[in-house]
Amino acid sequence: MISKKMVKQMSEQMKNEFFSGYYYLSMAAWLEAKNLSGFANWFRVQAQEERDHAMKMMNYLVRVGAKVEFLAIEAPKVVFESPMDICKKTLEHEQLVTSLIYKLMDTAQEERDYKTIQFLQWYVDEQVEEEENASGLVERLKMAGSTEGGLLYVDNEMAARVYTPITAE
Ligand code: OFO
Repeated sequence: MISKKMVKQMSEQMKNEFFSGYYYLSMAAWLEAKNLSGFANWFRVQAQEERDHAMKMMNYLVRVGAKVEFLAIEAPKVVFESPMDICKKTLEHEQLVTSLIYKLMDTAQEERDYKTIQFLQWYVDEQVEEEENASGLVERLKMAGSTEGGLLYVDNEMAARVYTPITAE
């Protein structure tokens, strides 16, 4: 049986995942306004993935008979300076999310909730990819330098990202 504490923390994380999607959409809108449609595409796809992360968590809570809490999703701060600023903020955000997933894992381990530990392992693995992608963006932009041509080259690469739904549980 899943504990109330675990359910509360996971409901909070479900909200955080929706927030991540909202945050990335705010970045996509900023980038679209700057005519960087490849970057905007990348962040739109990222937002879709975040919704999947939230839904996966909700589906798990429902399956184990928990009463899911639906918390208010805060508004993201949409003050961005540049594509590099956005990519750095993305990396910082994903590092924060990793720390939140680890806290969930800490609770599951303290409570010897083995099925939740197993479930959360997917998020631990996913965060490796999330941080890798975000730091990859920062590095690509550094390599591109501050030239318009370099920025457009990276923008073109980012246009290729395609949304693939995760297998919902
Ligand atoms: Fe859900 O991984 Fe990003 O935030």
